[in-house]
Amino acid sequence: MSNATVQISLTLRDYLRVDRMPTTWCSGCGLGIIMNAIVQAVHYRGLDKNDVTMVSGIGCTGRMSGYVDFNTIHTTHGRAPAFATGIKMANPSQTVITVMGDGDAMSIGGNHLVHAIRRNIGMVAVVVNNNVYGLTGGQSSPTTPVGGVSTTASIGSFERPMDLEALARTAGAAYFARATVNHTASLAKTVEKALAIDGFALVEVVSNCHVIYGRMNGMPEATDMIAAMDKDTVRTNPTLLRRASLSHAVTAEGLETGADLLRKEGVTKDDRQGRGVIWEKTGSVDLSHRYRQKFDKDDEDGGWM
Ligand SMILES: Cc1ncc(C[n+]2csc(CCOP(=O)(O)OP(=O)(O)O)c2C)c(N)n1
Ligand code: SF4
Ligand SMILES: [Mg+2]
Repeated sequence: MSNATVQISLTLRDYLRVDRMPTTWCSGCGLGIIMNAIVQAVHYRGLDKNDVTMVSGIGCTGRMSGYVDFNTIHTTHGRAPAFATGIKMANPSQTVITVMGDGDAMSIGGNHLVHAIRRNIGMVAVVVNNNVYGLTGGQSSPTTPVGGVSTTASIGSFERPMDLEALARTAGAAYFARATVNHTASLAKTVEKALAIDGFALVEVVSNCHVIYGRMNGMPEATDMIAAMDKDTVRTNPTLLRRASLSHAVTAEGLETGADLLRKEGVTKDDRQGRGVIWEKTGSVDLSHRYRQKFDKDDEDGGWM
């Protein structure tokens, strides 16, 4: 493809590997919007691209690390948080951005994601939730909505979808945001905010896979799915529909619900009124510093046994 057909603004061009374009992504896929938002966030946060590392897993989403001109590593399916943890430990000054699909993050990589959150390692994890395994042709993912048709659920899924926000909260993330590719300005700001967090910041982006998921569910065009993100949230992401509802848990005091519970869990700045969810736990500290201190001390003492 000639350069003449690759129309990218000068600012974006500084952060992208234009020689690798066009991307393998389908026309109209939300992944381009998400990559653009990440690049904008890095730019407006004033970061040098050489101080940023993007780690991705496998999937359509995983391809993103090939197109951004940061330090990049395209790892194995589900293991991006583990690679990212090692990178942050070895290079604490790097800003580490981990990019995963919903299947990558919550199916095969669920274990790695939970423990990276639990350890509060300083990274921004962007999870692209398109409700499906896109790259491999449309199998159900952990976020396929009830009733959503996939190649492994031809009569519609009847499994309860995972709620990444609930996982982030209970595992102890420092920051969580749920945004959509339908609201591009707030998506970029959400990622920019995540880059300022000291600790594990998780950004779920509800995206459109119209070519695979959309075609199987009566939304064959990108615009169909993007419109559906506002109108028919049940088919795209039921958790968006529940954005105004608060959590509940059984504790020693009995059943606790709502804002009090969130406060006890350390969640502040909770905002569920807008087009998504965003919250932050203040006073969070990136624990990779503490792990490093221990490793440095072990080295001084003659290494590990
Ligand atoms: C260990 C392993 N198991 C399975 C696969 C096959 N595989 C590649 S991508 C993928 C799922 C991708 O779905 P998702 O993470 O949601 O990303 P998307 O393509 O939707 O962006 C699977 C199962 C693999 N590459 N490696
Ligand atoms: S298959 Fe779906 S997720 Fe993958 S590039 Fe195409 S539209 Fe995007
Ligand atoms: Mg997916």
